[in-house]
Amino acid sequence: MRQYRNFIDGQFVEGIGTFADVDPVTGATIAEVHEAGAAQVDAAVSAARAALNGPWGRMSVRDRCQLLRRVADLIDERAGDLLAAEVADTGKPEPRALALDITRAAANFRTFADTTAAEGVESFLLEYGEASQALNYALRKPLGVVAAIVPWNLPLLLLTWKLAPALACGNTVVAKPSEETPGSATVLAEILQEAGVPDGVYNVVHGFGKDSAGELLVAHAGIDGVTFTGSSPTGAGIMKAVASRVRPVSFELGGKNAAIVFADADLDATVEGLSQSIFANTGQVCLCTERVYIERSVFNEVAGRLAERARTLKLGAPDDPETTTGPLISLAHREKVLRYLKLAEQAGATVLVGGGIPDLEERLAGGCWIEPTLWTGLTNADQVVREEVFGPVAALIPFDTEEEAVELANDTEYGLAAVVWTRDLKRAHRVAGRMDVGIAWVNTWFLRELRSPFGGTGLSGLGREGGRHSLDFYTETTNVCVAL
Ligand code: NAD
Ligand code: 6OD
Repeated sequence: MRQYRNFIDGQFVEGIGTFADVDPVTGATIAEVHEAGAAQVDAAVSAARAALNGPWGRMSVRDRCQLLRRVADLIDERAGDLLAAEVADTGKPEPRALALDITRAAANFRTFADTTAAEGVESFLLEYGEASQALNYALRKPLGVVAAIVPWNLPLLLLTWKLAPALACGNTVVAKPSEETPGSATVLAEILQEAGVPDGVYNVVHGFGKDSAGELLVAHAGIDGVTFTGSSPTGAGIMKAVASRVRPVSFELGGKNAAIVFADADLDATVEGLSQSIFANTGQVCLCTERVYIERSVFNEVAGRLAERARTLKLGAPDDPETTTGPLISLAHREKVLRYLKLAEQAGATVLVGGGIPDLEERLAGGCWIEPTLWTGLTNADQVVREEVFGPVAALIPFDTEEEAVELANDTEYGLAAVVWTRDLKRAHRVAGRMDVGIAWVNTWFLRELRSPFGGTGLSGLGREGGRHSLDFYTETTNVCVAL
């Protein structure tokens, strides 16, 4: 059986016990994961501190960024190993995982190496008194030892989205991958080591959140900041854990994202785009659309065509080239999604498509499968339209005016992403700008420019990452004021 050990100070080490890593496609155990206890978390934080005070801390930005470009090249070279680990843990279709997760991991390292290497020094000339001047310049320094805690839906993409800028800025990192997806973070340790990243710069501790490695890590006095992607309640708990030590946090949390479809939209592109934004990664992307507001005059047409498109999705094994849609991550998560299917039914929803557990071939019977599901007949008052499901589901709701559409879309405690579908350019800008979210797309979804700010408002997060925004989080500044 494959073993995923903690990676501390350049060594793969055991912990306080093991837990099973389960394949969501079949339900089979595929690896044993070594859970970190207090001693391992402490060792990881100490190793990260020592590396920060050692050669890593003294390395020039240029050399550091060159090393990270080497990491990106090695990710490309070892794409097969990363893909195998990621697919075994998540059950994603292989071509999708290669095109998105693995490719983005390398892009994250290249982008943040380039962005950081090109960063200048902010300076101001102060003029004061009769004819006096002072030069102010702000030096950026690493934040320190960063705890990076990530979820299971895009494990490698989200880990490297944090790790690459953190390392580019000269920090050291203790990462805690999700207990559901320990694989790719562990393979990445081998890659960083092969690239020549010094021991202690990147450490991995495995385990759960509560009463386990996650809580131990965020409560550790040696942590200088926490970057976290995951659910809003967990984010709130982490905030409390670091509050007494006043440590900075960057949070990318949940969403209940809306799409607005105006009658003037290109409906072919809209239906295809919605099919992506609702069902991609089996609805397990924080940016996925779970609420679709459709102008009444095209409601029946869009709903009908979208349901037809959903029926073409092919659930299946990751290595089947026909597969478009994998399983949910776990049976526990499927139970949660099934509870929402029940709630929709109790609220009087009409199920246009899906609504339950699919009937699949024998070898997939132990997997975490769920049918892509669309509902009509719900309103914003229904619990299932207010809470994040994180599965391949969406409620389709009609609207009559632009004003109503904006109000409906913004009527949520979350504020991560929105999509506006229209051919009217003025309306596109007008409505996108009024979305109370961190990211508003027009006539597309999940198109990412990695230098742009990424994050959410309300329950969806705190702070922005991406390009210079990441550099702001991963650095402290010292302003030097020199009287001339
Ligand atoms: P989760 O919050 O349960 O867990 C995320 C990570 O936090 C895991 O590694 C987990 O072990 C750890 N954790 C849990 N409790 C902890 C604690 N008390 N202290 C420290 N660590 C703890 O989330 P999940 O179920 O893994 O992921 C799904 C959620 O993540 C959804 O809500 C989704 O919207 C969100 N998400 C958001 C983004 C974004 O960019 N905004 C991206 C991906 C996922
Ligand atoms: O694309 C990204 O950089 C990013 N952070 C995506 C998050 C997806 C959430 O599941």
